[in-house]
Amino acid sequence: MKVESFLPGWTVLIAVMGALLASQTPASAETHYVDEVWELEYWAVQCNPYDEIVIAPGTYNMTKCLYMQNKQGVTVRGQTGVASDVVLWGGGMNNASAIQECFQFVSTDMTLADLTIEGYYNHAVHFQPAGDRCIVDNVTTLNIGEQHMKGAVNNDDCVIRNCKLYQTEARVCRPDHPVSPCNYIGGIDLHGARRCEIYDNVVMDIMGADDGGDGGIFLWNASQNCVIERNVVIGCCKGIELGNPSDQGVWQVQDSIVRNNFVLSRPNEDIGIELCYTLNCKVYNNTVYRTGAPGSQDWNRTFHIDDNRFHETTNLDIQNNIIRGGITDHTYSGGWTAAAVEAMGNIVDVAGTLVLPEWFVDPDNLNLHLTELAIAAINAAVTLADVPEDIDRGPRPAGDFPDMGADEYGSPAGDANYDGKVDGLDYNVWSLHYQQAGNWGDGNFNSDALVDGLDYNVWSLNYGFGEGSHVPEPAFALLLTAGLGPILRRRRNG
Ligand SMILES: [Ca+2]
Ligand SMILES: [Ca+2]
Ligand SMILES: [Ca+2]
Ligand SMILES: [Ca+2]
Repeated sequence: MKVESFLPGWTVLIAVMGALLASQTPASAETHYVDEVWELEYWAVQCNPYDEIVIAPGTYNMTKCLYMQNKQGVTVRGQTGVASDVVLWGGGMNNASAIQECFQFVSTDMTLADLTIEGYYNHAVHFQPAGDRCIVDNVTTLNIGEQHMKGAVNNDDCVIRNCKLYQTEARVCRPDHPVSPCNYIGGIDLHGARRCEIYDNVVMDIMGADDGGDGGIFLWNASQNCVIERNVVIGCCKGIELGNPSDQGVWQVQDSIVRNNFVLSRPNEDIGIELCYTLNCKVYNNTVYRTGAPGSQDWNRTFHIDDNRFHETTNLDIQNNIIRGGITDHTYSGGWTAAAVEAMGNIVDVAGTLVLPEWFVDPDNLNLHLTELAIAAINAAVTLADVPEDIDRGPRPAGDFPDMGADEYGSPAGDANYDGKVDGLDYNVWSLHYQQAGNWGDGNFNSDALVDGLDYNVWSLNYGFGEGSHVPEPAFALLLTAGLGPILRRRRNG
């Protein structure tokens, strides 16, 4: 009897809950096509949950922040899918009367895609505490005065992918800013991020007025279970930061992984990878390359590990990385010498005589894929279950064993131009060098003496790899298509 009387009650409850859930996903979601500033600003406020705002190509001189509250499930995107076709202009990164922020996510399940946000005084994208499960995909942020993408606190399950964050304009000091007037700037900066994924992004040249700043990718203040992978971070004050050296009284990052990233730092650029107050974190198969000579400024800060006796670095696992530069150990108990990190299964080139430019395809142009000359790195790593792919999403291992660093040499097979796809462009490379001597980048895929039919076979067997919309574009391919290398050099020279 008890069971009989009990069941109908639950049946009613389930029916009511089902109706409630259904009401949250209206069939009447609308698409708003906008091609004027006022329309975009109007619909950002007036649209209903699950609506879509589609922005026509053009440059939009924005007049206000898009504060998107009660907008669960809303998508805002550029119409063409090409980020540079839609530019939202805020008035200038150094212009105190410019708009402070472009988008504030104050709702769950929002998507922002396929546009450029340029010249805002503080942030391009700001995840407020309600901004869980949001996606930022194929968004370019250019010349943003503080953090390009900022998480307020405890943003859960967010995804930032295929984005380009960079700076071509020099940051000017803000004397009235209470903290760090010259260097309060960074790329992706999330406090208390949980289960967030940051992948296939390019973060470049984000630097304060006084050669300082926060990480290109920075998780801190009780972040947990996050993944940072396949990003290219170059020319930032700090490359990838787990935790802030300033004690927050918590584990700053726990149960998170940093894998298959390229990080390049020049002598005036402080840190490649920083690990502060971490618990159960993994740093696998990254290429962290310091240019310049040993002893140059910041050489020994290529890696920085820090903690205190209340939150001592615990279960930090560093393996299969290529590190050109030294390690600074500020931990309470010590033990993170370069020799110790090398013994954990990494290449740590403190002398600067092993990891040389010729190990990489074109480090000056930000291409840290391995060449056939990286003998000490190729097939020198151990197999890790957490790293089944490389930065190109090529399978690991290729050959008998995995390689050190973010790139697996020769993977994906047939990808002569390192864009993570095996297609007609690679065929063109192969055919241009047919019957000539050459290396991988010339279409010699089987490491013998000649570019010939055997290499064609390798290419044709893997033809189509990396195609399809479900496969994100590797960060390095973004770099190729965006032509960002020349921009970087202009600012450095200018
Ligand atoms: Ca290998
Ligand atoms: Ca590869
Ligand atoms: Ca290719
Ligand atoms: Ca060959």
